[in-house]
Amino acid sequence: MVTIYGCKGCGSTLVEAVCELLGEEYKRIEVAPWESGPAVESLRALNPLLQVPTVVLEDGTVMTESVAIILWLLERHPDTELAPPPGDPRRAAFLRQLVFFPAAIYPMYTVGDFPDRWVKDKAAQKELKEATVQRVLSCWGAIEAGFGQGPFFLGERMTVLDVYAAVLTRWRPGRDRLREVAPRAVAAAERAEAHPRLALVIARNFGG
Ligand SMILES: N[C@@H](CCC(=O)N[C@@H](CS)C(=O)NCC(=O)O)C(=O)O
Repeated sequence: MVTIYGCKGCGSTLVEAVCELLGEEYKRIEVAPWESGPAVESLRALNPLLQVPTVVLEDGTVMTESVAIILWLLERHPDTELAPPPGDPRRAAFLRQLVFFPAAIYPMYTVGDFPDRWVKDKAAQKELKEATVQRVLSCWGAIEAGFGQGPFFLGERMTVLDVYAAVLTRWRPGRDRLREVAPRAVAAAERAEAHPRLALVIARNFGG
């Protein structure tokens, strides 16, 4: 069993969702990194950056970075249809998109959630936060420009890309605004959420 340190609606939702879909057993420890208390101190001991998802494997190995954790989980379930296997013609597109989420989009929240970490002036903080939103919109626009035939990111079958999209499209600036620049990608995210096991995790993390 893996132990997931996470907080409701955070990137840990992604890891919970992939565990659920793969049938991987997991235990969840709720910890909001920006609060104080014993749970945060346990997280700090595992991950000095105080970020979630942080995962502890059965042998005590600590993993951070959502995509590393997802790839590790996929390796444990080589027969899964949640990712095209090595050698599959869709593999390059899969890897490109999988890494794009945490490399291009996720950091906009690392900056925009805590603008006071980066600039002191209040007006500059507001400007910085808005700039991250604009960049998120551009990134989703780029995804849409390269979106294939659908209905999911890689075609007929849902993969972890759709799961990633389901979580990220729930973040700032929200689906209605993202739909304006990336209607097919948002539709794939919403279609993925209809999967009963994913719906369960989404409801637990985002409500309703
Ligand atoms: N690169 C990391 C980013 C993780 C991350 O930024 N998580 C957010 C929550 S969604 C967090 O813990 N933020 C607290 C902080 O950065 O101080 C990943 O892909 O897992």
